[in-house]
Amino acid sequence: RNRRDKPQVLEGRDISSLAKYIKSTGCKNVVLMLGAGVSTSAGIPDFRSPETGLYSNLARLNLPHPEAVFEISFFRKQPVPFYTLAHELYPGKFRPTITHSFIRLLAEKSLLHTCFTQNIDTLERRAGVPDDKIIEAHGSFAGQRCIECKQPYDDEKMKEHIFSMKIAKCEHCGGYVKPDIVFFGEELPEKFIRAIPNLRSADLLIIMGTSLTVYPFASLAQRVDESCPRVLINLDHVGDIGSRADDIVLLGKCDDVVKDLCVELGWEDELIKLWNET
Ligand code: CNA
Repeated sequence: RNRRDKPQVLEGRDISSLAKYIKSTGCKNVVLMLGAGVSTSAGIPDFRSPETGLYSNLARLNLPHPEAVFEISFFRKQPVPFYTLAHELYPGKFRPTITHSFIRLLAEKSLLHTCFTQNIDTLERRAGVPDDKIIEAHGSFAGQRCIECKQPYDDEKMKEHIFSMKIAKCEHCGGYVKPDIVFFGEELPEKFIRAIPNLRSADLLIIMGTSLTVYPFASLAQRVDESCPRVLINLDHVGDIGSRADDIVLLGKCDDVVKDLCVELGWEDELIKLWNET
């Protein structure tokens, strides 16, 4: 597709120009990139926010360094810190946020092409975003297996172990069982790799609540066409968003920015209704 044929150009780098573009015929495929910041208002800490982030609170777990909690070699020796974290983050305890409902609204308006998420909390699904639109780049708690022989392990048993903080062991070889969450150095899910070309179809990329520091996920922002507007909604300015002519940076809490955007779009009532039903 030759993007130069597209009549649209953003009128400005502000929220009302963005709303105008979203309502235009040129904007059919919205692609999202999400990080932990979209779930902090649900009560789930992110990693890197000073004071409240998980990394600054992992000290009590006696880790050699915070990232060790997501390293296989460390897990093999000491699975307890990861189980402690899993216990805290385990899905089911948290309610999706306004931002998650906004994603569902995009899907209901047939605008959502792909929702790439680094989050493992499954709040996108819980908010009613269709499964086939979600790419969980760093895996999720939906499955688990032995880290040695890779034998899958029963869902219910896993839940019981995480809730009671007992380490699950493989029934075949005795190896430790780990949820299918991607650790450092592990391959990203096949589904993620296959979805990367979806970025080429994007008419709009919205990046929300991520520090854009984890690769290869962060590099997705470079894969949209030069002419595809990129929007960053985050507490702080991250990555290279702002360097292209059609980039928009909207700093603030994503729930607030998303609400403002929905006011501009005339979608406010629908947004609140969806969220109240969740
Ligand atoms: P991160 O590195 O902790 O960055 C979070 C970003 O979000 C920072 O730039 C914050 O400033 C920003 N932020 C925090 N709160 C808000 C808010 N309310 N509104 C707007 N921006 C906000 O997290 P990333 O996701 O970038 O790092 C990738 C890791 C985090 C992935 O591997 C995830 O699996 C992992 N993680 C996931 C969860 C979850 O599933 N909810 C929680 C914690 C960590």
